Amino acid sequence: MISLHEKVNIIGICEKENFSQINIAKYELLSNEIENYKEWLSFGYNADMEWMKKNLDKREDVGLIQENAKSVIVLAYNYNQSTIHESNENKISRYAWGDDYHNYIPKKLKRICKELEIIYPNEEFKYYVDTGAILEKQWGVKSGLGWQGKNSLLLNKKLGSYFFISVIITTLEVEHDDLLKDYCGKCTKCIDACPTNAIISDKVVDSTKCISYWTIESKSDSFPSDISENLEGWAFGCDICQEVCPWNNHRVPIQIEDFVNPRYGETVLDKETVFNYTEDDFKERYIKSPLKRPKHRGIKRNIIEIEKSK
Ligand code: B12
Ligand code: SF4
Ligand code: SF4
Repeated sequence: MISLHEKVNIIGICEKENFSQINIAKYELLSNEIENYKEWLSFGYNADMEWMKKNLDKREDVGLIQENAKSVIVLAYNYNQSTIHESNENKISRYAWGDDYHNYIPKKLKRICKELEIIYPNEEFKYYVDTGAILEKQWGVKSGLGWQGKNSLLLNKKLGSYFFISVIITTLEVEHDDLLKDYCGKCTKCIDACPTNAIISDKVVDSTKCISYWTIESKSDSFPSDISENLEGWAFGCDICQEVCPWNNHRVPIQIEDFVNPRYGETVLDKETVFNYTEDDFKERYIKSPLKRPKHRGIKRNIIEIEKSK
């Protein structure tokens, strides 16, 4: 086990890359969590995200990803900004205003791991940010970085929920942090506000009802009517269950790094412009943005679905 001084040093290395909070979990099997996960899959709540059925063994045991794992370092990268949506038409969810975090955060994690490998040449470090079969929110809970809110997202008293989760699985034995209490209390604001009733119960989101799934992940040509009638102007992702959360409505720190700022100052999409783009125009403008995921076709579909409900 490394000393407390060394643990503080590791946290300092992560903070240099602008992670807002870093907590440590002890390596263990996620036995209860994987049972819940399997139950979630059995209800079909993964919609057509078939990849979620794969690598269940790794999701339960990160020791199959990093042999001899001893600790999981969990890092929060805050993407909160002071900007608000400029209108209610064709809104982009907050995490997608800037450049795609998949292009930036892995580079930060790589630099951190390189530095740690120099200090601890006999230890190994593997990093992930939405890039592997890892139950990231559950590691966030295990490390005491946050608690899982009723909207199913990881919440932190200081940061709210507008942060990305990253994990570093390591053979290094670091003193772990304590679990955090659940601060949702009797609040049910997220469940009450979800326009498609996708939050089935405490911490359980049914993707087949979630606007975020339909507008980002779904490949289908159109949406079921109970979705399109309740899109509430969301053209890419959905932040309703976060916008109403009291933990996002106090003085949450603002991210200072530029890549999270709205690209072209855009927090909503202009319908005419999107429809006038050629495929090449769309690619050129959104190649570095999360909006490339559903492609031009998917973004046009989302806007058409919003129009249907008017
Ligand atoms: C698949 C996925 C989605 C899916 C499914 C959402 C979901 N809630 O799982 C969709 C496309 C809908 C989605 C949407 C969003 N996502 Co997403 N997503 C993921 C991903 C890749 C996997 C999550 C996962 O494993 N879900 C499976 C379910 C089963 O897990 P769970 O929600 O934690 O559920 C537990 C409980 O339900 C529990 N349970 C407890 N009791 C019971 C009882 C019963 C009966 C059942 C069935 C289950 C159950 O079992 C589960 C496992 O323990 C993660 C990245 C990662 N690798 O972890 C990002 C991630 C969760 N997403 C993220 C974000 C930002 C979003 C959006 C906010 C984006 C947006 N603005 O549109 C929305 C939020 C929607 C919401 N309220 O969840 C962030 C969240 C950061 C945070 N602070 O928590 C993550 C962590 C990515 C990252 N690295 O930062 N996402
Ligand atoms: S992201 Fe939107 S649709 Fe999905 S659970 Fe939250 S409020 Fe409901
Ligand atoms: S809105 Fe309320 S219940 Fe939902 S996650 Fe936030 S504090 Fe928890």
